[in-house]
Amino acid sequence: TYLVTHFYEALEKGWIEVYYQPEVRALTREICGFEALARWRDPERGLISPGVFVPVLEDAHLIDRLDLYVLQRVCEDLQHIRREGLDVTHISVNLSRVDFQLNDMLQEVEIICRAHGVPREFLHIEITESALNENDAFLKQEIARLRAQGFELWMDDFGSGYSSLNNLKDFQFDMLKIDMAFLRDFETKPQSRVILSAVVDMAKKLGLHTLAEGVETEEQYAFLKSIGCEVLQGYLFSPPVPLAEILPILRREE
Ligand code: G
Ligand code: G
Ligand code: NA
Ligand code: MN
Repeated sequence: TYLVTHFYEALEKGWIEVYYQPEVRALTREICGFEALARWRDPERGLISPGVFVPVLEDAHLIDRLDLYVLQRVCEDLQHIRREGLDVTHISVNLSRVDFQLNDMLQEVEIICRAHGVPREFLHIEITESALNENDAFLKQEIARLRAQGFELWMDDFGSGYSSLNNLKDFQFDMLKIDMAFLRDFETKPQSRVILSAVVDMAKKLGLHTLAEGVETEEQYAFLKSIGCEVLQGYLFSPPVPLAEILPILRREE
C-alpha cells in the first residue's frame, strides 16, 4: 500500500510530526505532562491520523521504526524545553505491543534517552490495553523490565478491550488511562457516573493512579474531580498541538 511504500520517505522528509496533548491535574487544572501523538502530513494525501497508519505499520512490521522515531523527536523536544528552564514533568509516548516482538525496546529506549541526556523519569510509556493478553508472558516480562529500569508504564484505553480486569492482575502498571468511551453517554446515562467512580475506586485499591481521557465539558470535569480521578486530558483543556504551541503555555505557567 501507499503508506508502506512511502514510510521511509515520510521519515526522511519530515512528514511525520509529533503533536502534544496536555494532561492536567484535576485539583488545580495545572498542566502536569503531555502525551506525544504522531501525525503523518503527506504531500499527496494530506493529514493522516495514527488510527489509520499505526495498524498498517504494525502489519508491515515497521511500527518500531515509527515509535523509535517519535521517541527521538520527543527526547529532542524535551531537551529543548529543559534548556529553556521550563518545567515539564513528563511526556508519555505510545508503544505498540508489536514493537516488543520486533526490537529490544528497553535497550533502544535507553540508547535514545542517554544520547539526549533525558532522565528516565521524564518519559512515560503507554501501551494500549487492547494490545495486552494475559497469556503473553514475553510482553509481561518486557513491561516489568522497563519498569525496573525506572520508566513509568501507563495502560492506555482502559475499558475498551475485552480482558481489562484480568490485565490489571497480570501486568504491573503505574497509571490507568480510562478510555474516553466512558464519557460518551455521560449526560444521558446515569450509569456512566457509577461506572466511572467504580473504576477510579478500584484503581486506587490496586495502587494505580488514574487519568480520564476525552474530557470535553465542565460538567464532566467537575464530576471526575469529585470522584478523585487525579489527572485529566481532553479538548476542554487542549487538543493535541505542535511543540511551538506548548512552549508559550509553559512559559505562562512558570
Ligand atoms: O491522535 P489520535 O487520537 O488520532 O490517535 C489515535 C491512536 O493512535 C491513539 O490510540 C494513539 O495511542 C495512537 N498513537 C498516536 N501516536 C502514536 C505513536 O506514535 N505510536 C503508536 N504506536 N501509537 C500512536
Ligand atoms: O489512543 P489514544 O487514547 O492515545 O488516542 C487519543 C486520541 O483521542 C487522539 O487522537 C486525540 O486527538 C483524541 N482526543 C483527545 N482528546 C479528545 C477529546 O476530548 N475528545 C475526543 N473526541 N477526542 C479526543
Ligand atoms: Na495513547
Ligand atoms: Mn488512549
